Parts: sequence; structure tokens; C-alpha cells
Amino acid sequence: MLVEPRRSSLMGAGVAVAPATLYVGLGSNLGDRLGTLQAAARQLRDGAVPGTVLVRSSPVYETRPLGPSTAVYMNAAVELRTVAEPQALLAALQLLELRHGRTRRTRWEARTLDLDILCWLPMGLDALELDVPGLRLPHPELTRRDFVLAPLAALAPELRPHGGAGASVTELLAGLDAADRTIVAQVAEQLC
Ligand code: A4P
Ligand code: MG
Repeated sequence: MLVEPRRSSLMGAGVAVAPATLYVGLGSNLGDRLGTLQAAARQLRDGAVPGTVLVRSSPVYETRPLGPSTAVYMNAAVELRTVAEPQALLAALQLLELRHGRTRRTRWEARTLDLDILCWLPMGLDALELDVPGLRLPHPELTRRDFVLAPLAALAPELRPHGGAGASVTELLAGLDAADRTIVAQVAEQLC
């Protein structure tokens, strides 16, 4: 189901798409974690995704793994600006994951690189809500994860992933229980 943003957009009509700002979460818990995250960010900066530029990157955090994997993660986020459609952009991110040796044998297995679209903001509009096969926006787990909210708060503290009436990223982060916190340390001030 596609929930229309406040004003109409051309998304999905197969024609030019209005520019949007989006936030992508990066995670790695296999191999050279920091090197992989930095390389992926550089590739995003250097045009790996057509019609898309990197604006800023967050600090990098080491985080305790949520779920069955025991390998410690590094997580960060980047702000991108794009004229691509959300599904095309996700496909390009998945290609980048593959180029970094990402495999998908079981859910939540250790991974060299995970790139999730966290939130999509068409210019001048509230955050997009989208639920189509293979893509949900905002990312469904966004509000429960400090390893996503902390990097996002560094880039866009006032961002309201569920629209103007919803909580801001800062408020969501402050509202997390201590038991849900995974961040161990900040390992770099900026991803790139
Ligand atoms: N998909 C739907 N919406 C999106 C979106 N907004 N962005 C679909 C990206 N992908 C989206 O993802 C599974 C499917 O989600 C894709 O086919 C895509 O079409 P995946 O990357 O293939 O597999 P996954 O990552 O193993 O599954 P999932 O359920 O997305 O896992 P998460 O939510 O990414 O969690 N602990 C720490 N500390 N740090 C982490 O980064 N990450 C995970 C994985 C678990 N524990 C973690 C971390
Ligand atoms: Mg993922």
C-alpha cells in the first residue's frame, strides 16, 4: 500500500521524480568492518548510485549485535540526495552490498555490508510512507534501534520519520530502554 505524502508526487508514474533527501543506515559485522563501511561511503560519494550524491556522514559506532549473530557490529548512517525512485535506489544499494561480498543465506547472518534505507523525504514534504514488495519506508525497525537512531540523530536530530505529528529522532533515541541499547563506543567521528 502506498500512503501518499502531503502533496502529490510523481513517484511511481515512470516519469521524472522530484528530488528527495534520504538516510541510509550502514552495518557490518564481518571482515574489515570499518574499511568496508568507509569504502561503501566513498563509493556513494563517487556516484555509485545513479542520480544520487552523498551529502554528509555520521560518526561510526561499535554496537552489540541484536539477534542471533555474535559478531560485534559497526554502524553508521549517511545522508544522500537523489532524483532516483526508492525501488531503483534500493536495487543500487543491494548491488553495492554484493560488490562487498554480501551473502544472503539466512536472515540476520553476519554480513560484510548491510545498507538499509531508513527514511525518505521528498523535497518539501513529510517523510514518505511506503509499503510495497521488498521495500518499506520508513524502515520498520528504525524506532527500536539505537544503532540506527544514534547515527541518524547526528545527521538529522529533528527528523520525524513518521511525519510531522510523530516523534523526532532525538525523542525516539531518548525513549529507548537501557536494555535495548547496543552502542559500546564511538570509533570514528565521521564515516567519510
Ligand atoms: N527491505 C524492506 N524495506 C527495506 C528498507 N527500507 N531498506 C527488504 C532496505 N531493505 C528493505 O533485508 C531483507 C529484505 O528487506 C530485503 O530483501 C529488502 O528488499 P536484507 O538486507 O536482505 O537482509 P537482513 O538485513 O538480514 O534482514 P533484515 O530483516 O532487513 O535485518 P535488519 O533489520 O537489517 O537487521 N545488530 C546491530 N548491532 N547492528 C546491526 O546493523 N543488523 C541486523 C540486521 C541485526 N542485528 C544488528 C544489525
Ligand atoms: Mg538490510
